[in-house]
Amino acid sequence: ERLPLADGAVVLPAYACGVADQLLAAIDSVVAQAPLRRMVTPGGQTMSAQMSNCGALGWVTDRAGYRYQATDPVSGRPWPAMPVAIARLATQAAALAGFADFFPDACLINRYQPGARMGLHQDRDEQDLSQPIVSVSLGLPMVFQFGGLKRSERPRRVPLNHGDVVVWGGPSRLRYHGVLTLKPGTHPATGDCRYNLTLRRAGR
Ligand code: MD5
Ligand code: FE
Repeated sequence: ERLPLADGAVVLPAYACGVADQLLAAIDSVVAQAPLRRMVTPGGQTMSAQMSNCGALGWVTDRAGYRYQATDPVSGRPWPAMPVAIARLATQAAALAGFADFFPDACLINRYQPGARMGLHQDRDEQDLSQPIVSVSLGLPMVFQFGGLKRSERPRRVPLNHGDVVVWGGPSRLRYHGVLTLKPGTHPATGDCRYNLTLRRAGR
């Protein structure tokens, strides 16, 4: 099933359910090598979601700014390789949504516990904005905010559940978006949290 959200934005409900256990095992192996951490924004705020990365490039923030880099600032080592199960899912989901030949080089792992959120923002640190972004939700449900190209446009609320995959590209690539505060709960696959995998082509 493919649900168009807007031009260039497509929800694939439960698309990842069949491989969720593989994805969660892959997340466990990545975070054993590059532990989840709460990063600081350039403005000095500690983010409420915990983050790690896999792939050739990882998204980081600190007082110096937002950027992609090849090494984990905590360890100084390269980020763990992107597990094949994650990369394959992203390429297949992008193709279903109309974006052929999407080969992500960066996978940001976001872990939300109750009370965590992500404010409205744009993803614009990537070099080629013609490439889409694939987002995979695992575990507890949350409400996604789907805004416009200007911050002033009031966002729509889109519930996202375990296994849902969303592809954002074309005219939706630079939309403002965020995640409302996660409510407490328990999910059989993840326990008390939600994971989101955000797959991007960050470099060329
Ligand atoms: C999340 N993560 O649920 C979201 C999923 C992030 C982030 O926003 O930057 O880590 S990615 C949602 C997204 C990406 C690009 C465009 C749009 C949404 N959009 O047009 O709404 O943790
Ligand atoms: Fe984002």
